[in-house]
Amino acid sequence: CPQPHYVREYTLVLLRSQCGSQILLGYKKRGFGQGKWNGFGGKVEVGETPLAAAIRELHEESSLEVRPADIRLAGRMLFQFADETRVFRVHIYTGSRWTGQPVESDEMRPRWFNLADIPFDNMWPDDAYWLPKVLAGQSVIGYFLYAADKVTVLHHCLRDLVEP
Ligand code: 6OG
Repeated sequence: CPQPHYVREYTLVLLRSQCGSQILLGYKKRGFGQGKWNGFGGKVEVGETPLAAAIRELHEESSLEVRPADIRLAGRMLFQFADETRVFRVHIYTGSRWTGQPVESDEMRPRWFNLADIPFDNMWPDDAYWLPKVLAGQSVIGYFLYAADKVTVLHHCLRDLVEP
């Protein structure tokens, strides 16, 4: 029978160049998702809002600074692995205003990608489903159930985010 799930809150920030033709991704050097390109983010701490956590994690991992009004909620995703009881709830933000230059950190190696060259083959497989929608300006909610191999998407659903 179904087990209670432990929902862990995470953030993910995708910055878009001002002309809109590029996005900033980071190559994850260690920990969860090592070896993949992804947006910048991490765990929401106790007592912290997802927005504050998104800003803090972006700064820790890339040195870039954004103000709360500079990023907007673009999605909320639930990720589950068939062999685990925990569920990741990831709050996704986008923006195209920041200060500073992206700097490599212990965790992430930042790089700008043209929208036509996003390295989907070297990203979490769910990204190919939702990232094009977010880049088209849509806000989405979704659920992805992965097999234990953490590669195969067994089930997914994706809908417009109606309420922020
Ligand atoms: P740290 O371990 O770096 O936080 N994350 C995912 N991102 C995508 N695109 N797909 C997934 O499917 C993900 N699961 C987690 C959230 C982990 C970072 O990885 C993101 C955080 O930004 C399974 O603290």
